Amino acid sequence: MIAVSNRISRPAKGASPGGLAQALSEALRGSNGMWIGWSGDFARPGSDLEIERDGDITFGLVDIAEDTYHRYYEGYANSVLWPLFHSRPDLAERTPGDFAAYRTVNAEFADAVAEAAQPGDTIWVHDYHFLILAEALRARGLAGTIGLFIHIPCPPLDVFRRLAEARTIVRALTAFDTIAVQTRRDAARLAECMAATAEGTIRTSRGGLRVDACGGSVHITVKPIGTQPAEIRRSLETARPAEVEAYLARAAGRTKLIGVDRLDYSKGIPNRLLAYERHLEGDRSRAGSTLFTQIAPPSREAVAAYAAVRTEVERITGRIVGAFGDLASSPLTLLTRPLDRVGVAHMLANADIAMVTPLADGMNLVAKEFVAAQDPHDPGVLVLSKYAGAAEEMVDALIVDPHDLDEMAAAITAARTMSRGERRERHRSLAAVVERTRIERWLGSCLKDLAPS
Ligand code: GDG
Repeated sequence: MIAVSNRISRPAKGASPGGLAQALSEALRGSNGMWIGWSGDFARPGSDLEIERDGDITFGLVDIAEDTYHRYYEGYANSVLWPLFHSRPDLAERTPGDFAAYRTVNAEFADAVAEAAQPGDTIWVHDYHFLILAEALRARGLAGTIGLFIHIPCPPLDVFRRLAEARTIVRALTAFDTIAVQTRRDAARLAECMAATAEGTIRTSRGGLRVDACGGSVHITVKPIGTQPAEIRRSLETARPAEVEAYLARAAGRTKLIGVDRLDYSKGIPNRLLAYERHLEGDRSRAGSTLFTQIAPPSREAVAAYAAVRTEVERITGRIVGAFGDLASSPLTLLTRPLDRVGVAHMLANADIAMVTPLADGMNLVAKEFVAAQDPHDPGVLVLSKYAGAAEEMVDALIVDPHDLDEMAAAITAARTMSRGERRERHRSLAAVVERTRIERWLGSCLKDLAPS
């Protein structure tokens, strides 16, 4: 099998692999598999595929010319596809030539895969960076199974239609044999977008949907991704970083709220801060009995919409700290830098309330990581946006609409006053979801779909 993703995680580079990287490593280990991704280098466009072995895994590293990379990554992928797929066409910014760069990168990756593939190899492609890769692979004669996993939400048809390349992309999507998405909602939306754009048909098939269009036939399945709960619990056995210890001393006796997100406009960070502000406005003494910590490492900083949401988060934070803090303490801490993995796990384990309030999200792993990190005997409460893919399964969270600040402020109050019995009951149900969708299971299920029948 050959896995393809924009970014790869090479242990030799000292990267700490996240859940997906870990899962792909597992999938490829001992399978003679290969993982192809961007090398991280801009040099030598058009050069041969560079091969690097690391333990059991063979990495195929693709160099891309600098200007092409920016037009593809910050341009078409993250200024057109990401906002549209997250139902934010207002934030989409088209620059002439960006789609051509996206095509070039897909073609260069197709060359790399074609160079590495043996006849009959299965190709497993990841995410919106490579929506047109299968078509390019078929053009190069690859006949094996080609699957795509879309990590992000699929847009409704009226939003998808605004994409100038909608037809081109749908035609290219029909070159995949199978496309897996995170939720039933996304499967239905994708099928509708494809069928309506290419005058195709939809039918149910083997627990999923099948779209016949452009002379091709694609099986769409639902594969909700998950975490590694055992790994999270193991990391809690390591000592708490000094920074977390100091935080716990400062937070003693207070209700601890937490948010952990890449600083992305899709995550609804301003909304949850405004809801917290409303909670404090309801009773000023709450500023002394709560502590909200938002960890928000900056992301895609070259894209204007990301700079804008950062400014907004910093502005609201400043207002809350100024209005509700005093000379001794503050009810809110914002970190615009990443924390290490162990630090994040300890922060999640020690929180009383997790605020996971995206405006749109494929899944949202933080929701599952929080549940995995909590003590089942005295668990905290998950406040979860109904727009997170996770909400389709995690129905026993406090489900909120992040656009409704009063509802979210009320959810904070409800979480603070919830009986231990109810917290345990909800946690039991949520932990069952986390176990059911743990990453090894997700992986097994995805690979089964890709196996030649
Ligand atoms: C995409 C989809 C889908 C965050 N801050 C820090 C940190 N994190 C970790 C979290 C979590 C991961 O990053 C974020 O995953 P999410 O799922 O929440 O979101 P995306 O990055 O947008 O991921 C999403 C996912 O793909 C998988 O399919 O769920 O819907 O958008 O693991 O813990 N980790 C560390 N320091 C931080 O400061 N170490």
